[in-house]
Amino acid sequence: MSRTTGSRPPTKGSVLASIRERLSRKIAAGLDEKNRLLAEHATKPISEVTVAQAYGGMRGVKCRVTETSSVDPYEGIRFRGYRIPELRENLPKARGGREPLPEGVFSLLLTGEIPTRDEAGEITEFWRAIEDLPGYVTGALDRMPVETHPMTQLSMGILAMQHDSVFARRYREGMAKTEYWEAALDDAMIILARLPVLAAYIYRRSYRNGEHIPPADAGVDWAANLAHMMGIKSDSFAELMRLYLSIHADHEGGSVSAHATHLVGSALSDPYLALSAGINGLAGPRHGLANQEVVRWILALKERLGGVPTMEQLEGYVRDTLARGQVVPGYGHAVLRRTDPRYTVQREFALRHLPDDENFKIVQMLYEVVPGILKEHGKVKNPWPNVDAHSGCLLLHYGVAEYDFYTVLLGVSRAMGVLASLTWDRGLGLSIERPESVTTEWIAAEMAKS
Ligand code: CMX
Repeated sequence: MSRTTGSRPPTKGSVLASIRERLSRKIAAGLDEKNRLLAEHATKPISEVTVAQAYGGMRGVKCRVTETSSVDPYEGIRFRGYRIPELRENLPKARGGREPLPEGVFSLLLTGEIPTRDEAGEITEFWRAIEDLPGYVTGALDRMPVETHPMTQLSMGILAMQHDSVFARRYREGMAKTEYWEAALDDAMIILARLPVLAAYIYRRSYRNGEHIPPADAGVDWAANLAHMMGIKSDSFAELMRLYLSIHADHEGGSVSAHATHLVGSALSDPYLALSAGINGLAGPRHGLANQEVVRWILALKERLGGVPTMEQLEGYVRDTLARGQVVPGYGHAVLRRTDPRYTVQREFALRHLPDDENFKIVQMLYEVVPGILKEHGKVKNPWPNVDAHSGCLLLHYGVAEYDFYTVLLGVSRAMGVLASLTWDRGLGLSIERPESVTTEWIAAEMAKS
């Protein structure tokens, strides 16, 4: 069982002090730039909103600022300007490993600088030293039926931890606005430290009769420790976790998980409350739940067609899905217009570690079949696969067959991006988010004038 001794908020520690020091300089520079832009350009438009956008999920409306990442429709995600292949090349790795350490991804998202191996190692050490889940968190989870969806358990677990929020406590004590970001960072660090323990706790209670595995030795990195606590003993699974937790960390501020975290945080709800909201958004099938839906759909396909299908059978199955008025999970995207580079990097991993895997074969066959059918279908703007089309077959290969759990792993990763962003939101003094909504009657009246 994981250690459940309760823990103190991180107020000391050289790595935290050094991150604070670097961030305070960067945030001060960011504030200067924000103030300059507002002084010189406050009333200039950067976007317009059409009627289609008002009804259509505000797609393409540029109306908020996120520093940590940006998405190009053709090149995909950039974390602080770095594309996925560049991240893989430049970020520090575990000894003997080829995949980036997520600790390095977090440091980059937060500070904008690629950390050294030692700097990433200091974050590992810091997180691992404060990772214990308090007994009241495990106690709250233990009162929920084991079949409760793992994403609900994740969100509940984060809310249960809110008891320890440094931001909430210091706000009550009257901290100054200029100190908000430091308290948000304190909360982010403790949440991120605990998330692998929380995720593994949910996995083992839901699927392994509550037989928990204590965390690994102190030197083991964040992702490998999660692999260990899930009970999967394989160096290449630890590598997969490093890759998985790195590439899912952020996808620009407009994605539901990032936007929901930002929105709730803009009310000065503390990082626990804000992250829980983001996790709830991630739990939707149009967003993060798609990775479980892909595997559910592939397994149903295999059952119906008796194993690996022929191309013709696969084509028929995809057409049937569409004819039933359902989406093909893992395909399409609100912003991307090409194959997601996060898909491509997972394919490279599969080619290296599991080239003959049956489910990987089906994923590759789908790539041959689905885009053509979606193009024929006509209305889908992006017929290419997104990140979720690939991740499930990798997890299945290592025996993580409980696909309801997949989005929890995505949530552990996404927490890094949205919490880094939330720290910046507070540092830049961003306002409460309060756009204006209109009624259909108002739109009709306005259009009648034009
Ligand atoms: N299969 C079938 N139809 C699809 C489709 C797919 N994979 N992707 C889009 N469409 C449909 C939409 O449902 C929409 O139909 P309606 O006009 O009847 O509502 C139409 O094509 C146009 O949609 P779009 O503009 O191309 O896509 P959206 O920006 O509205 O939606 C997304 C994007 C991801 C929700 C959608 O592509 C989808 O549902 N994909 C499957 C689920 C999925 O893989 N989600 C994960 C995305 C990654 C993430 O955010 O985590």
